[in-house]
Amino acid sequence: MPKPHVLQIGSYPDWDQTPLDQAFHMHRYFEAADKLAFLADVGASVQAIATRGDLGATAQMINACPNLKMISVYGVGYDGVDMALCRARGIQVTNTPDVLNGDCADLGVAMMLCLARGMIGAEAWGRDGTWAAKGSYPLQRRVWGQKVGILGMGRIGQDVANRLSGFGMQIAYSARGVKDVPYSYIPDPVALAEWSDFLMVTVIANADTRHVVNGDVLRALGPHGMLINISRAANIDEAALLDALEQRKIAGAALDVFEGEPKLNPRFLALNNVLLQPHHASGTYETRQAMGKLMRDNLTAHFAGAPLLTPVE
Ligand code: 8YV
Repeated sequence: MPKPHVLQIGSYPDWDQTPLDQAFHMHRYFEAADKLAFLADVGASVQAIATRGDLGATAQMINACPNLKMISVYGVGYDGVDMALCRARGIQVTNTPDVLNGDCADLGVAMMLCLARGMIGAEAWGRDGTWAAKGSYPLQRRVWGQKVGILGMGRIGQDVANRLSGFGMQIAYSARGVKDVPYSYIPDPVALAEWSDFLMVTVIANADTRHVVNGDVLRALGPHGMLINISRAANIDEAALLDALEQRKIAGAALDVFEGEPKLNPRFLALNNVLLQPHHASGTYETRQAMGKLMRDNLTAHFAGAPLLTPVE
């Protein structure tokens, strides 16, 4: 039987690439020097797209593939996929939810601890001889027992809250509605920020949540407040955040996602009150293997005419 044709937007680890190549005819968009010519060449043959959460699938890619029926995303976030176009064309979209919750929560908590306790600076203090020359490291901020506001009490937000309960933190959250969780519901993000010592953003990115963390939220978080973002850059007004960090209107930010990533706004690099991470919240062997399997299983189910495992809506 001929192999189904799949447009592959970005690279995958070998443990995914090998089985993908065995089962499908993979057209590697990311390796093409001339992307437009490549799409014009292979577009008509493409039946499905395999992409990543950080890459998505644009209208240009989708429009180049008139026979496209399905998009399989390696990642929980599908904000990079042109969903309006997929709905209009009846293209089904799958993602990889749940398998990455624990890792994303782990990294969010680690980022919060690392920022609050100044661990990057502390590492340098020990290594470069400052400890011996100047003595003890400057005092830092306590985490346990403090107030954490979680913006978005979805699957990842709940895993973060479970972990932080163990730290004796007071926990409140904003979401579209009250959830069945034992934490205080503060629907307005400004009010949540005002209440919080730490504001952890785990909310899904869509048109409704764009720049949900704006200047007002940052002002409410205040000069002792710290922001942690493990969701999407679009959830934060990055220009307002940079102003707030530069002017010390908030105490600090720990960020795993950035506008225009993997390039960072150079203003971030000049700051000493930020912890910058290269979008790797799901980046463990265990989770990436589970994500890859789910992404491949969705493709397999589609071509077998079986129900998709994790359709997005
Ligand atoms: C990316 C992510 O998929 O799950 C998401 O939404 O953003 C990540 O897990 C990751 O960068 C894979 O390349």
